[in-house]
Amino acid sequence: KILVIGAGGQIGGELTLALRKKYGNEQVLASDLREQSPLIEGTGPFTTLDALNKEAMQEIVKEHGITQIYHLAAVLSAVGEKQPLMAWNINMTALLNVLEIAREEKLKRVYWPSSIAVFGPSSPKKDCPQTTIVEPSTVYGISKYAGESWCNYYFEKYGVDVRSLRYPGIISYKTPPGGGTTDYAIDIFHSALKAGSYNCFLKEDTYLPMMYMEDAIRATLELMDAPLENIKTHRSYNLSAISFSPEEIAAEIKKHIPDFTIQYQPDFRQAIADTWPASIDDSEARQDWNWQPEFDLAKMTADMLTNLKG
Ligand code: VAH
Repeated sequence: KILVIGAGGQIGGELTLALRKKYGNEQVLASDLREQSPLIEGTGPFTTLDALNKEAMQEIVKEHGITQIYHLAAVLSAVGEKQPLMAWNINMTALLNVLEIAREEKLKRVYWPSSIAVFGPSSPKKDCPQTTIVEPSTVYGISKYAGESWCNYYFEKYGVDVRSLRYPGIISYKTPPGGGTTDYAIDIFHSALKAGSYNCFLKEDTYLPMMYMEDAIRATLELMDAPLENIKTHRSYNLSAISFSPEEIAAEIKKHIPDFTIQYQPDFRQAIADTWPASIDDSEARQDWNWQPEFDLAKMTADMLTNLKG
């Protein structure tokens, strides 16, 4: 039985739906700090859970016979830069609670996302490799990089089968974005349909690694299904699909909404985006567990607009 922590979030909600589709609704217990989100309401069991409360988490694991945890609760990059120590505390305490419980309750498997935000200005900008100079310069990146080492520690020392992906920016239409820097690429669609224009908080040539939610969810399930011997790292796998800039996605949207216009007013999030690579090399994921993305910019844009038009 699976516990999803952070089921109210952008990825947690869609992962809950995908896991329920795969294993059956009753096999997936969704949880979040806040009340159940409309996206998952009525699709299966839910409980509120503060991921900082280890006793409460352990109680839920024992009461429900949980054997796997997907831990998707975190404070993202933009919010993290506004409240550094709160973000560090939440991101690390929640992960360590999950790892300790996985050890004590001998859980079968744990999933925890890292991010391309672990890379800083000293990492290669183009086709950034999985193993390279990694000097995170955002609180979010610092917490994700530290978390990767903790995951490896619990695997090496206690045999906890924890697996992780460095997600790029993820684009989706089912839930509102939550405090990220890459979320301009979600906002742009809502604004294009509502106002026919968008005021972008990043510069037009800011290339960032991105991925459509369908690809991110499938990558997560494929990683978790892979035989343990195929998993060559219990830190985290680089994961990639597309890289684009605001002006490129704007041009793609214009193919569907010819009168769409975009203005650029970079804010504090530009400084965050400037520290990240423009593109990612995910050859280890392709070699070890046959990762292969399906959505390119054109296909993603068409799918987003079709679904947001309703
Ligand atoms: C953020 N969407 O912007 C997240 C992600 C790589 C970016 O980690 O913080």
